[in-house]
Amino acid sequence: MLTRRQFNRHLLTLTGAALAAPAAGLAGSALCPFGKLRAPRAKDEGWAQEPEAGEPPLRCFPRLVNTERLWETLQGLSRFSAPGEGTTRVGFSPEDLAGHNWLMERFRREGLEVSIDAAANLRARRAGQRDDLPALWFGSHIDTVPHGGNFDGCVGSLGALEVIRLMNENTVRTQRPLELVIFSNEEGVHYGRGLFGSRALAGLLEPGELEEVDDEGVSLAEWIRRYGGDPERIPEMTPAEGSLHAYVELHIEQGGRLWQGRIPLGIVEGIVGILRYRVTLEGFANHAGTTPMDQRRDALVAASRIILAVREIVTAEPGRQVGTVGQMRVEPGAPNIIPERAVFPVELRDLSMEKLDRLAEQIRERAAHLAAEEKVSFLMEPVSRHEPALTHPQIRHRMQQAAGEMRASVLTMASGAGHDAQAMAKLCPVGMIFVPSRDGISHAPGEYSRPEEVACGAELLYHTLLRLDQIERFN
Ligand code: HGY
Ligand code: MN
Ligand code: MN
Repeated sequence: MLTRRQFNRHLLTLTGAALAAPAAGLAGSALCPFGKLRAPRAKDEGWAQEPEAGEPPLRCFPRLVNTERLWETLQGLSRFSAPGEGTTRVGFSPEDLAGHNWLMERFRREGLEVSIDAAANLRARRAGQRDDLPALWFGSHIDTVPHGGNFDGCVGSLGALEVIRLMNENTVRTQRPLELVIFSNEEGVHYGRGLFGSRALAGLLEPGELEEVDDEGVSLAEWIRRYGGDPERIPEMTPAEGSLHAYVELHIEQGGRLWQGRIPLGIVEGIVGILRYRVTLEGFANHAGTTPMDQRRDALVAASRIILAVREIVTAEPGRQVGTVGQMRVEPGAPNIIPERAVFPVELRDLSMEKLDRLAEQIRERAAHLAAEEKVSFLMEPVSRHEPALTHPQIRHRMQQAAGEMRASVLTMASGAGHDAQAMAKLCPVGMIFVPSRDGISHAPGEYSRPEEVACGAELLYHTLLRLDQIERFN
């Protein structure tokens, strides 16, 4: 076992090497250093107990998982990123495809039977003692948002690989087959809808979704083929009823409750529902200098008033619902032209779909009124609807038991982020494990989780899977 100083020195050389050698197959992509590398610790015996200055103390230390190896693998994946701050490995992009191929190779080295399914999900199977039994699924995603972090999805994907390595090292053979899955385009930054690979598996794609084209005119179906998928076979890919035993996902919290609470592990009770709409406002382009203010039909002014109305409506009632406008396309888009068109998403999230539908209706009404006042046309189209999902109590119970044996405190909590597990909940019982996100930051370059806590998450995943393997049937 490396001491922390040796490990950090090793890590820094690795980073150095990574920065020196262009990432395989990514001409022109800058190598993205792995978040804020931790300076070698003061003490040198193993994983020192004292936290970094200003960080909460570590409350969980992995006993089985090889923390250095897991951290180095995370480090390796972080190199597959487009240039710029943070990690940019958008789903269905050259960087993401290279990351998939890099990970596929590591799955093969662990003796897994690797394949790409019809929806370009990366699948890796490990035989059980009884392959006639429904498989135990686990995994996550490796695609990121632009300039995000290398932990969202990556912790669960590489934590799953670490579980396989642990089983191989200890010649553990589960009774059930294991199915490790890396879902494609979970973030949905490309093509605008999230949870693509898991929704395809669960038979939840929208009509015409595969034919949609991106700004370069490339269809979603074409990108799927580039990964080795087969869009024509997606309709037949949904597994038969009862053929999946359960699905478990390790993930970063992406919020601050564990970090602020100084709790190393979270057990997810439920995942929020997500509604996404596209709003299109059409006014009239005209000269910015010669058009009097009272004769304008300015789409961007209307959009600005609607964005404020979204915040006002969403915060008008008690609860944890949230509403976001995260993008804006303005046309023609020049300082001296009055904006003719504004196109933007409205995204609403809550555990209650009834509340989301009600808020969406209020937003639609108010937005139509504001658009009329600004004399612009108004269209609000539904884009995606992800139902909220509850995790299975028996899975949560096994997680609690395992965390107790790890002597790690846990918090049972809701997830404000969406996850592939909510699509998988259509197919089988699901469970999720969270590890802390430093300062609650995610979907930003500052996204970071500490090595020990990432490793503890992987360790809880390991123990949970071994317990679920023994459950005959979920009630
Ligand atoms: O958007 C989400 O909630 C997730 O990170 N894809
Ligand atoms: Mn995620
Ligand atoms: Mn995300």
